[in-house]
Amino acid sequence: MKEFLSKNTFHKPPFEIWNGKADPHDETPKRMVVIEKIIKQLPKSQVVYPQDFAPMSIDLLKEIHSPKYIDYLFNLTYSESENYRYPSVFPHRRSCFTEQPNGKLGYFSFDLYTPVNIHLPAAAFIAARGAYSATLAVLDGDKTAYAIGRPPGHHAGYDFMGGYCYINNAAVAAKTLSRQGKVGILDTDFHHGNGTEDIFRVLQENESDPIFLHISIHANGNWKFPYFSGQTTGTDDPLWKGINYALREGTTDDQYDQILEQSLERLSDFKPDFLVIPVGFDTHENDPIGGFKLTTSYYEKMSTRIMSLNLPTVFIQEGGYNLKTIGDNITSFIRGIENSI
Ligand code: SP5
Ligand code: ZN
Repeated sequence: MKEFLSKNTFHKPPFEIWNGKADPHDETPKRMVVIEKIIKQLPKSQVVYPQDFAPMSIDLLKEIHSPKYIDYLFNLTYSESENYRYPSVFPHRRSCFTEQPNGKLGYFSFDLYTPVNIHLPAAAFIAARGAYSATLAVLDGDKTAYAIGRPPGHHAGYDFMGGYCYINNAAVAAKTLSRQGKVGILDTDFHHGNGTEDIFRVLQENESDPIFLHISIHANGNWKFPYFSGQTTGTDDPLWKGINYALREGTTDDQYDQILEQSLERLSDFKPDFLVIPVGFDTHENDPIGGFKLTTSYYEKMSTRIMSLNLPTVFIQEGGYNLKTIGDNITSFIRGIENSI
C-alpha cells in the first residue's frame, strides 16, 4: 500500500491553552517522524512524499469548506507572522462578524488548541494534498491508500477550525471519491468527527437519498472534547445527519468491537462504492488524552474488519498522541490491511 506522508515539521504550535494555562501541544511534528521510521521498515509499504503528491486546486477545498473560510485561511500567508496567533474571544450565539484579526480568528475557530501563523496555510494544504493523492491512487485502481499526515482534519467543519484541525482531509477524500460513486465514512478517532459531520450535513441538508454516510465512534461529549456534538443517534434519524456512537470511559476491545460491527453493518446497508476511514490511535489504552482501553493488537482486528467490506478504501490519519506506542499501533493497523488485500 502507498502511504502518503506529510510530516510538516515546520508546523509547530508552541502550546495549547487549557484551563487558562499554556500546556505542551500534543499534536507535535515528532508524531510523524516516529511514524516515518516505522513505516519505512514495513515490507509492503511504499512511502510517497509531498514532492510527489498530485497538484490540487483550492477550488476543491471550496466545495467542502465555505469560500469565506478558505479565503480567510489562505490569506493568513499575507496577514500573519511566524508567531502563532491564538483566539481569545469567541462569538456567542447571537454575534456578528468582525475584521479585527483576533476576532476574525475567534469567528472561524472553536477552541484554544488550534493556532495559526504565516506557514499554517502551507502545512494544512500539504496534508490535504496527501489525502487527495491517496484518493487518486484508489481511483486509479489501488485497493487501499493511507494519507498519513498532519495537521489532522476531522474537527475542521464547513466554516471552522478546531481540535488541531484546519482543512478536513477526510472530506477532501470523500468529495473526490464521490465523482465515481457513493462514499461511506467511518471515523475511528477517539474524538467525535464533528467537522466531517458538519460538512456533510451542510452539503446534504434534508437530502432523502444522500451519497455520503458519515459514522463516528468516539468518546461521549459529556466526558470528552469536543463536548457539543456526537451524542448517540436514534435509529429513526435521517441518514444525511450521519450516525454517532458515543462511548464511555474505559471502553474495552470487546465493547468497541461490537460497536464497530454494528457500524459496518449500517455502512454496508448504505451500499457505498468507496470507504474513507479517518483513523486515530488516541483510542489506545496508553494515550495521554484518550480514555478508552484499546490494545495494540486490536488495531489489526479493527482494520481486518473494515477490509471485510471489500471496498476500495482511503485511510486518513487523525489523532494518536503517545509517541512510544503510535509506531506499534500503526504497524498493527497496517498489518490488518495488508493481510486483507
Ligand atoms: C485530531 C484530534 O485528535 N484532536 C483532538 C483535540 C482534542 N484536544 C483535547 C485537549 C485536552 C486538553 N488537554 C488537557 C491536558 C492536561 N495536561
Ligand atoms: Zn482525536
